[in-house]
Amino acid sequence: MSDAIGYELIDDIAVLAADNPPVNALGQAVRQGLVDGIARAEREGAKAILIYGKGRTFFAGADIREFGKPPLEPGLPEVCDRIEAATIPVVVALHGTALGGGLEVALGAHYRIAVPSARVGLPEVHLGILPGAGGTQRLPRLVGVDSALDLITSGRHVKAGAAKQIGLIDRIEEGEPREIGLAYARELVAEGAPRRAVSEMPNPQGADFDTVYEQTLAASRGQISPATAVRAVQAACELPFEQGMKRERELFMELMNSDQREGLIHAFFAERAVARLPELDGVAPRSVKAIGVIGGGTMGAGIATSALLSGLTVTLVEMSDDAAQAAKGRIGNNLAGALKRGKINQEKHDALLNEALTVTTSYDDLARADLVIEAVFEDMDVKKQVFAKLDAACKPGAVLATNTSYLDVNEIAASTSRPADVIGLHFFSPAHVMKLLEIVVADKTAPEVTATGFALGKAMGKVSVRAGVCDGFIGNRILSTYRTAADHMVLDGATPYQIDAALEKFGFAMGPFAVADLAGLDIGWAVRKRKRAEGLPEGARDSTYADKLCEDGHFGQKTGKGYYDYADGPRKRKPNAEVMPLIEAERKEQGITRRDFSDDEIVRRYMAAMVNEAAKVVGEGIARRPLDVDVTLLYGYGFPRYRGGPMKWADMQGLEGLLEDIRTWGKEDPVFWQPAPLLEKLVSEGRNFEDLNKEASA
Ligand code: 3H9
Repeated sequence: MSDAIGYELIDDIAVLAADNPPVNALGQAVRQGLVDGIARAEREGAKAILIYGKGRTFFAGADIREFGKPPLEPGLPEVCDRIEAATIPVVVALHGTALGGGLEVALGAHYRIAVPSARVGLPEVHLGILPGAGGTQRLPRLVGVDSALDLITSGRHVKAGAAKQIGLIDRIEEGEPREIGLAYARELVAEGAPRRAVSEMPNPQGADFDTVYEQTLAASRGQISPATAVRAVQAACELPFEQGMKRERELFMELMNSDQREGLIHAFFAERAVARLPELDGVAPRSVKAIGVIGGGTMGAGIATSALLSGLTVTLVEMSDDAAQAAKGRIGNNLAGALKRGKINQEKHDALLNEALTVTTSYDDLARADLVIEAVFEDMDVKKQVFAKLDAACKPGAVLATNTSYLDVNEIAASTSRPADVIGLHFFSPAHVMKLLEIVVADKTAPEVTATGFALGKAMGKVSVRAGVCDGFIGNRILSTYRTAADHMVLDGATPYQIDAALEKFGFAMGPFAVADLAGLDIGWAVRKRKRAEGLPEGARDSTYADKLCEDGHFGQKTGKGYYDYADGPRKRKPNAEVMPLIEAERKEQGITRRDFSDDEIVRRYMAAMVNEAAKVVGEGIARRPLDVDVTLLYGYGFPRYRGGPMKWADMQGLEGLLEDIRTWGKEDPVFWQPAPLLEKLVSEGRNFEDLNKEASA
């Protein structure tokens, strides 16, 4: 027997206890242990078998780290079949998260009991695959096609109660999984309950699978796993169980060998690796229970909302009573949204708004705050004035954070008497929705202050990425470069609409021009003015047609017009007729003869600009590892998750070809297309970004 599965015989019931921390993933030793345990129980004349997980959860799925490597026997489908084929009833007792292969093991068993807090699901589609151990064949037989399609194509987790309602779980009981499982097994033995093999249940009634397939494909924005899973469920309706299993395997292997699977699994591990930084090993964060927020505009109110929802008390400082009340109104609206979506109940809503939140005009009210986040106007002098007041008002040891998106955090820190306590916490708008948090570590930031930033991010349910100080940090610096590549293509002959369409087809949630309209064109205008004032590099290309849009009062969605016209609502954009004449006039003025761009070239140039700047960001240490860039773009910039992030995409494309393109384009525009030294180095050494990720985690 393997150590990963314990074996005991209690009152004629064989108890198989999984012990493979942290999440009881179904690695080879666990699979072998299950098969051996079943055989032993039969040999020793047990009357029933109980399977449960020690620690925090039942099996959370197949061991994802084994994917892409040579398969190790026994495979999970065989294990589930073996469980089902046991000659005596098999009971599973679920707690924690019975996911993917974990739920498939449960479906192989004959009876399922769970604690009320257990959650179950088949999240495989989020990893670019489909349930491959019989889930697509057994689940529809057990719960019907509609519920099975819902769970399998959405990958969502459901609570035990909902699972029982659809017939996925037989019973729910409070208690320890081992105890409730044993009691249930004893009861079944006493009743002489039979084995109940799900595979022997009749084929479920079908659906209009072609329509469901098309709808699922359209809803997945280029991701193929959910629609492919529909075909596997179809097989459960149309084929005998064994043949359905063969079909499931074929489709599973197709997805397993896809780039999308590689991208999605990279994303899964990258988002967990971002918080693992050697410099924070063993560094304890400071305790944060009460926070202050300076400024109650959209950003400040979003940050306050997010903090309230994660259980912190918030003191929000505004400049006047009116502004303070307006901020409270914004937070109230955000909390009302959370109430409507069922995230909180009315009582909680009222307590958060009226007890956990204080709005004020006095910095003195921040005396007890453990951490304060400034979210005022992006102007260095204004920020410095705020930090001078914080320096005077806050207790020793309070963390002083700025939410600036590009200003120099070192300069802000230096303006206080306590630079070690100063850090950048760059939230993305709307801050109570967006998951990304850039933690900007300045030269003098103390390690425990950085650790506190990460702890706060975790408490707020954010994905936090460490960034160094530079203009725009990781995300906005890279954005500014790929956006410039798009602007150059517009000058040379592409339209903003063609560019947006090509990139949305690539998988971005929105193209760069639609994003600019959403964010507000005044933001880019201010940045362009600032950069021109600082002096553009010698020979750099510039364009002013977007400035003219702003001069005419078109700031994007908020004014109803930008690159697009939103007269029919924000979701029904159509090109703004004023834009192309402005672009054509500018081309004429600059003496540019327009040329055509294919969608492929648009994507290639845009992505090359992104990857090249990202390689500079990593090379300069602004991002510690390529995976930090990937996570930043995935969570803050709508990068398609199934492509893994720009660095993963670049690795899969091949760095050599990308560098070659950059060098070719550099002949026409040497200022913009300067190859990143890190990219050149990696190509010359025959290595890639993933090698750097591995080195960093070794
Ligand atoms: C599948 O089952 C395929 C089958 O249909 C067919 C096969 C033939 N494997 O997330 P956390 C690690 S596909 C390996 O921080 P939480 C994770 O990397 C699978 N490792 O904790 C982390 O490691 P580290 C279907 C795994 O409490 C540590 O465990 N299942 C796996 O926030 C803690 O994880 C899924 O897709 C795994 N399966 O969340 C479930 N899972 O500490 C994927 C986790 O070194 N997992 N690790 O960074 C999850 O959704 C969450 O981990 C879970 C816990 C909800 C379970």
